[in-house]
Amino acid sequence: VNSDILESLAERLDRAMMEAREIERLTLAYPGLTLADAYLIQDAGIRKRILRGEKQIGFKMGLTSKAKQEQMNLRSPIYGVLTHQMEIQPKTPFSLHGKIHPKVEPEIAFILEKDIHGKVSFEEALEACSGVVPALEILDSRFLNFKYFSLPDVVADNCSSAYFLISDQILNPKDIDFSHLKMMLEINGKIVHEAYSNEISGHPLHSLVQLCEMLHDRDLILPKGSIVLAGAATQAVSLEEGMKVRLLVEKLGEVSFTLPPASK
Ligand code: OOG
Ligand code: MG
Repeated sequence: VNSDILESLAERLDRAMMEAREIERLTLAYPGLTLADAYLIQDAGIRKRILRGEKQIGFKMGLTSKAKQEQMNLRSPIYGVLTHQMEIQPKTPFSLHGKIHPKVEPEIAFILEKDIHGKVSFEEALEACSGVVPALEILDSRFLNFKYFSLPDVVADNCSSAYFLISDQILNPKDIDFSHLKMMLEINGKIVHEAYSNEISGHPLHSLVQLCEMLHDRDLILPKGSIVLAGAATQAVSLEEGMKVRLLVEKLGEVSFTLPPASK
């Protein structure tokens, strides 16, 4: 697919996001769209956001657990870009206004204190991390009914990313064994999904190793200061007005937000 078309598809997705409007998946009109094309569309979409003043602050890995792969019926890990505008700050009100069909999912995030160039071992990845935290990701696919059926569609759509928040209690990953921690997603005080951290890529740090590989394959690096979401441990849950969402991760702590009630 030629570069003018890739640019126009990025434009289409960007507008859908800005106008909170669902669109047909791209592979319906362009069945030949490759994964490489999709990352170029994602790049073009991020460029638009940067031109509007957003800053790139990290990456998200997606489809790193069996639960997510089964929910979305896709089998391969993918990555997207996080900008500062996607980060929900603890005190800033957050509502469903301007979202299409948002869902929330439980994750673990890392904070990088060193650049990572190229492929790294598990130990090198750990060495480059200064923080590990519970995180919630809010997805909002721009595609009709949150359905896309193919990796190129979801990658082009920056892997459905919309918002995320991380706990303000940041622990040093070198001090804790976070390979097998219980993660509980609570909605309105009730646990709706539970999983162990090893369900994320076998070990959440493997998501980081894998991200470095994927970036390296595209001649990119993982810059220091980046926040990296390792991918959800369980299925995502649709958000509704008034919901209180909390993730508890054994040893790591918790992160939560509450949506305003429906206005009458
Ligand atoms: C794709 C993004 C997947 C994760 O954590 O697995 C993802 C989607 O579910 O629409 O963010
Ligand atoms: Mg996610």
